[in-house]
Amino acid sequence: MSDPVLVDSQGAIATVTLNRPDKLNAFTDDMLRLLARRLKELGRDADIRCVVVTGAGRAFSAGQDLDSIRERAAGGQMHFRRHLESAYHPVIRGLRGMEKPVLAAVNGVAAGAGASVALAADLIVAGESASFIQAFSKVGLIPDSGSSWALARTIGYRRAFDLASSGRRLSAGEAFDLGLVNRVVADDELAAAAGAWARELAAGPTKALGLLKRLLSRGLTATLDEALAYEAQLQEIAGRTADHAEGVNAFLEKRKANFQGR
Ligand code: T3D
Repeated sequence: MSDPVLVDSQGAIATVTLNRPDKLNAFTDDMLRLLARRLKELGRDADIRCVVVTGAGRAFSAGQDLDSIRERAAGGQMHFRRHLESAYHPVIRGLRGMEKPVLAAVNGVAAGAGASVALAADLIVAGESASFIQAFSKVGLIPDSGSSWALARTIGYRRAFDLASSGRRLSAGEAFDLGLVNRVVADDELAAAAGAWARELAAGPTKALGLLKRLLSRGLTATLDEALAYEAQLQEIAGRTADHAEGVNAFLEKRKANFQGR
């Protein structure tokens, strides 16, 4: 039996594939544990400068495995809070806390916590037949694993409430129109489009991109004064990178910058 999470590293790019295609990559505890571990390893690997997350088969992920939920209930183990904290939060923190760009290549349906994982990425490219479902309300739950946070911030309270309360399926095109998705491409071009975008990102000043991620995330809740202070603090770090010097030299020498992510 193959691992429920696969990692394929090619140069500076790692592709993480959610791999339970017969169950639409629904998350079991083993799968979440492995995913969190792999994300931690990739976050620490200085040679990896961009991470792509995608799904095997026809789905990105159908969210929490509902067979496991039923087993938990049957065994009297319905500890949602503990389960979210121990199984999902390390995954979401792994994606959000990783100081390098994360690109979700959404190849099919992303439902429930599957949508949460996609929304935790910095950028999303979706195949045209992909879709997003806040499936939580269909099973009497509320958005979790960061979906409430990402949705309301990205599309606003009222649209977020509509999607989360109805659990209706959002097409890739609608998700693009709402600003949830950056790009939509033909299904058979998704892997190539994600690969090309990842190469572009990985060839960028990835140390600065990691700081950008921290900055924008903090900026979502900061006052202007706090944001100005944080920009200045992080610019002090970015300004001391070899990539900054290289960028300035490349501009003045009228050549393409050769960034190293340092
Ligand atoms: O503490 C906690 O854990 C709380 C955390 C909760 C987080 C959540 O994610 S809650 C939301 C959980 N997810 C869902 O409710 C979605 C359930 N799935 C669906 O609604 C549909 O499968 C889809 C709309 C995603 C896709 O529909 P369709 O018609 O394309 O596929 P299908 O036929 O329904 O599914 C194909 C197979 O995958 C099928 O298995 P089978 O019959 O061929 O053996 C189906 O049972 C399985 N599958 C799909 N989703 C799940 C699943 N199996 C277990 N859990 C799933 N979530």
